[in-house]
Amino acid sequence: MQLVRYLCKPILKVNTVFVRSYPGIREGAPRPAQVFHKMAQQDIPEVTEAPLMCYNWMCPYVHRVTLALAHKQATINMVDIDLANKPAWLPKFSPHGKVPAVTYNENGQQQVLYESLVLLQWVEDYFSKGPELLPGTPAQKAKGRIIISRFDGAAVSKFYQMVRCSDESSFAELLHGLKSEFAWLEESMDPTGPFMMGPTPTMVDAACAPWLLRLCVLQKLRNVDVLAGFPKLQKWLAAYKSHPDVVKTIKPPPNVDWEQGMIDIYGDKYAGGFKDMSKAAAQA
Ligand SMILES: N[C@@H](CCC(=O)N[C@@H](CS)C(=O)NCC(=O)O)C(=O)O
Repeated sequence: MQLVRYLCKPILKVNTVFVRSYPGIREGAPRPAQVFHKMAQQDIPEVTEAPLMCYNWMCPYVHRVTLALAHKQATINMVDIDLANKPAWLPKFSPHGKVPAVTYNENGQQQVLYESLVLLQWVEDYFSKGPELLPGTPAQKAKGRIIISRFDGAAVSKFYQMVRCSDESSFAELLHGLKSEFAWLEESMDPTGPFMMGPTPTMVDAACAPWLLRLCVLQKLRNVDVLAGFPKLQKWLAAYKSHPDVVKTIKPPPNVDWEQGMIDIYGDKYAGGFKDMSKAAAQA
């Protein structure tokens, strides 16, 4: 029987779930594996002292965390979750069945952590030897957190509503609202940038970026250039997109272009394909 189990094991290791890894720097932290591991949907990942994150390449909330990890020069193992076909073991790793979620053993107890903004602070605390993710005076840090809180509350929901919206007057109203948020963001950002808090990317960039990087979805599916008239955000986007930390986080599945992949997924799932909103945009 043991022999049968042993022989069957490699057959179970089909290409449904991957554990990814980044090189780590935290002193004393267990070193994650350096290669992709493949597991079958039914193979429960082992909980160890090395943090493991439930991941999905298209999820903007996951993207926040991978960006923070990259800025922190930190590593973590990741297990790829198919959100359309969630593995039965997911609740043990993510109580609400959502990504991102991080689990690992601390003092012999399994920890289960979730909510992307909480995880950004966890990255800061866990990988405490890395570059500070929110540097500055207490007031500067607080201002960074004000940006995160306002962006998370207003801009993110307007983005989703605009992707879903097919009515021109509601779209114009939403775009007007998003533009007010962007005007406030431009005023609140560091005056010279190019990043939100100054010359290097911080937790504030990681928290806001996933939706700014996904504005291509509104451009292609709604024919609207949301950043027109926002030179500081345009400069931010150009600098951030090409930053080596950010480039590391752009990991679409094989043979998929990241931007086109996003446009296709949002188009199918939320936007109902293309609708020209350029006239509505002119009224916003
Ligand atoms: N508030 C959560 C949102 C996470 C979230 O909604 N993740 C989506 C993927 S982008 C998810 O896992 N959806 C699966 C589901 O709702 O069943 C966070 O900030 O982490």
